[in-house]
Amino acid sequence: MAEALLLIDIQNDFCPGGALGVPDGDAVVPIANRLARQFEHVLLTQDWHPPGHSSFASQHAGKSPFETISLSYGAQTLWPDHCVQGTSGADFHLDLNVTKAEMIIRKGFRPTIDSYSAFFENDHTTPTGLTGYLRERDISELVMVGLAYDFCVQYSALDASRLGFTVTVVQSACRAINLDGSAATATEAMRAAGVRLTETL
Ligand code: VGL
Ligand code: ZN
Repeated sequence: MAEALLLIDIQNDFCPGGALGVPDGDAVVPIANRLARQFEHVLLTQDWHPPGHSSFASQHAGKSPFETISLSYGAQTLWPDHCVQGTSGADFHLDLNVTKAEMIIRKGFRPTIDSYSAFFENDHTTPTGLTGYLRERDISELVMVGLAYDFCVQYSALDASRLGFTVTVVQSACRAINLDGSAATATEAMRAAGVRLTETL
């Protein structure tokens, strides 16, 4: 049985000045780096969209970022164009120490499905492959930090918990987008699912 640190989407576009900048998002970088030194296994996720991705408001006439629309798999929040494959916005924050990362799981690369969770895309059925990777490596405990708390961190934590992993979210190393109170909703949902929430580790 092993434990891993999962650093979620600590990318330029989610940091202040980025296309979908999360307020104070870059503040998670030094904490993530400190945690990474404490863990034997470090994994990263990277939001990785093709140009013209269906989650971009720019692809839907008359729609603006942060509006919600209905796609084949259900409700989808629309975003500014962000984390486009191969752009600097999709790169990890320059100060994030990624040398220890044993794997990088990319998500959101299918043109017509968004992906918040590190485990399943937003259709809740298309797997990213992370479950199999973790099980094969006998990793059953996950500590999660990163961006954004109320989207990718929350969905990753909920899926992991549902899949039977022991999950801890370190809140001081997360920042939220906070659409209509989504940060508070995320906290409640994670707590209800048995995710351990802690300020520091
Ligand atoms: C994310 C919105 C769109 C995230 C990714 O990483 O939380 N949020 N794409
Ligand atoms: Zn995205």
